[in-house]
Amino acid sequence: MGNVPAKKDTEQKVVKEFLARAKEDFLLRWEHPVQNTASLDQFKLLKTLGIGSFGRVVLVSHRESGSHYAMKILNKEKVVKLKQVQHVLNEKCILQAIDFPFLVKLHFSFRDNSNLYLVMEYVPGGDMFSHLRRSPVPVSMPPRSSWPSSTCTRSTSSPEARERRHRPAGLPAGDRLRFREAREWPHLDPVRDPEYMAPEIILNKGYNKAVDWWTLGVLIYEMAVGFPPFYADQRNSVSENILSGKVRFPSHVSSDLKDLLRNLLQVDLSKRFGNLRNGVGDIKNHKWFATTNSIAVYEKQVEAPFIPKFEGPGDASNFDNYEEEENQISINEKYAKEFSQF
Ligand code: ISQ
Repeated sequence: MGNVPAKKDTEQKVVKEFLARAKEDFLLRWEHPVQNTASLDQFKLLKTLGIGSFGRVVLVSHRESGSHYAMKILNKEKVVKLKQVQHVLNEKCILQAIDFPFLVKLHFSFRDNSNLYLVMEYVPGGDMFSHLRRSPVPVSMPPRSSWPSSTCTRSTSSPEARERRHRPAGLPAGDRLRFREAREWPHLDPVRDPEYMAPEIILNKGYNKAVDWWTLGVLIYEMAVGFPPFYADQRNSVSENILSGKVRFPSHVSSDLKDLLRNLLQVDLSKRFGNLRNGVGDIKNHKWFATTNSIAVYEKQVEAPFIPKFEGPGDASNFDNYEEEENQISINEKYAKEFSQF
């Protein structure tokens, strides 16, 4: 019995030292970003995985190694017209500096006359929401939902994640969401996913990292219940539900989970978990996570409760099909000044 607190103390010390080192590594890469680490001719473009407002994500293979990657191609002209230059520069700088098992890794970046290229780790399972929204309700009872949420909590509270928020100050709301395009909040979009908006964003108030703890609450709720907590047929009613401060739970939700979710889905910022004196500690040490060994999760020693089917390294069957398009490259360099740091 006597050595239990000692073990916990040692563990906490190890975690603290790990976080300090990870932060140092991040800052070094943040302050000395790499540039131009590959070129388009080194890759074979195989299949479009997704399309966005200024470009697409394409499954590619690296000709020399045969490895597969997800290549995000951003059209410089569209980025400029949509006033997203600073945002895209931040995205690249952050991605090249982070190194965390549950955040998608950036392997190479480069630009040509027309486009910017981010060559990222290929995640063949598809995005989590398409799996979550496809399965029958109630899909994810607490043991199932605690696994992805612990990976999300870890990536939200990692030093990299914290740095991302504190460094490029004053980013507009869309930027914060796009940062999450990596693995933590796949493809959240305020227009398509109003259910995930924190009340302070709807009210156009200033906001801080506490919005992410709200979003974690919405995500855990949806994983446990099968639909998001403020769901409504009409868009306006979603906002009203969010601002009402009321959350209803089906009877199968345990009292521990209800307690955690009520504290994350707390409209009053001065009471919201994650935003209090103990920081992420109130969440990590919550009873609902008691059976989760977050170090084992970090070390990928815990088997995921759901593993998407896939046939092999280049399989893209977990993604929708999109019309393929020729990658057109101008004969003169566009917007050289704007993207010189990319
Ligand atoms: C990685 N793998 C598959 C799809 C992706 C989409 C966007 C960014 C990274 C990705």
